[in-house]
Amino acid sequence: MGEKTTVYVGVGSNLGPREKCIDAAVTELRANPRIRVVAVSRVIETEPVGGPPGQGLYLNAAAQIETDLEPVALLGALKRIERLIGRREGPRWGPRPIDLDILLFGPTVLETPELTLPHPRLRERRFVLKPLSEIAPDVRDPVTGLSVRELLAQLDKKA
Ligand code: A4P
Ligand code: MG
Repeated sequence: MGEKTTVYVGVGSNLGPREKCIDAAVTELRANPRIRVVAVSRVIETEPVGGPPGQGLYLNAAAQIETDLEPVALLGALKRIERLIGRREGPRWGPRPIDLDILLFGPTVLETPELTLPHPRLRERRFVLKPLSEIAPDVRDPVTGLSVRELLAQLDKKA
């Protein structure tokens, strides 16, 4: 691998064999020669946020990876894994066997139609921050300068 970046990926599933889907996604990440999986958080069960009513509970987790892929190429690799695990087009925020989001891509701040970094809803989502705080409490959001632990504390204060 060339120049490597530490990246955090959010993993979610609320359809089908959720735990198996998450395991399969991690296995596929490991199978990519351009990706090294450094750490994976525990899996937590969470209430669905947004989307159509009546969806099932989610399982959520976060992974730390290292990669020499550019952000857009990594997004392509994640979308390929989503398709492989059986995600089909559906409503935004609707049920899905697997959702892989790029939460943080090193210190990169990017805003294009296809990719926003850090993930635009990172700061307001407990189902993202909680697993992330387990593997990366001191990593900082390059936009606010706050650590993951601080972002989570901020959210707890608001609740
Ligand atoms: N995109 C832009 N930035 C990014 C990024 N940083 N990482 C674009 C990944 N994708 C990014 O995403 C739609 C498009 O966003 C992508 O094609 C990419 O070009 P998607 O995954 O195809 O669709 P989505 O997931 O339905 O929409 P979105 O906006 O990603 O939704 P979120 O924010 O991922 O929310 N509740 C619980 N409890 N747990 C969950 O995991 N997830 C969602 C989805 C809603 N509610 C949830 C959960
Ligand atoms: Mg998504």
